[in-house]
Amino acid sequence: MRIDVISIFPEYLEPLSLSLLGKAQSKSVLEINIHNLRDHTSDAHHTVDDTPYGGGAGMVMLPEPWGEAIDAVLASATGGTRATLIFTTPAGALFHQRRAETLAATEWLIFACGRYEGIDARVAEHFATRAEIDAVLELSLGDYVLNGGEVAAMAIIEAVARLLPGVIGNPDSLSEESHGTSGLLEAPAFTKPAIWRGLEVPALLREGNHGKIAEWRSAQAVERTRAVRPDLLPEEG
Ligand code: 6GU
Repeated sequence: MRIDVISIFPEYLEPLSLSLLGKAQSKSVLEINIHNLRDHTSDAHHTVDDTPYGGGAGMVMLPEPWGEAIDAVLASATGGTRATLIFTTPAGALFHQRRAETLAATEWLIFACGRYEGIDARVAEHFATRAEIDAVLELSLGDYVLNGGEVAAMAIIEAVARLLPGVIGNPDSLSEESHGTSGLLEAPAFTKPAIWRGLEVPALLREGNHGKIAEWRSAQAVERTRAVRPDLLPEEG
């Protein structure tokens, strides 16, 4: 998979070269390119924003630098690959595991990380009409506001990239984790020692009856989901 990220803070995205995503890039399972929006400005001050039409607080990102930057990324396409263009914004649709799975099945993601009060709305509208682009998405991590889309883009990239074949050492961990196929949160996990600070690991988990363990884990998953995320349970959502 190829991923391009456009931001005014390219340094923000440096952690993408660490750990499992770094390894995936050296194995060529994944290619990540980071671009500085300011390289696509044409004035001496490298201006990227201006005051909003209609008034109001804050600044809006100019369409021209975004247009140029996304054009430049699209111009580097190889072999007619089509991209999904993602704007990270608190005004977007909620990003979740099902969306991560959909995105992991695509070949190319381009992230536009907005700051301030967002990017001039015509940018998304324009690129939705471009032949090189399959889909334009506006995605949010959740109901809170971050200073910019960089952290959100990193979260989405990590959630998507770990689903690519060869990124996670043991692919079984993908189906058994929270938000996996069951749609429930994962049961609590324990390791050695069996007793730590007076707290004992449930005996059943140490007895090796795999049927009973599976039963215990699904009951725990339901209980935990009901307690902290009742909205995930089909009957209560
Ligand atoms: Cl994608 N961007 C910003 N700025 N804030 C957010 C977000 C995105 N998702 C949740 N809060």
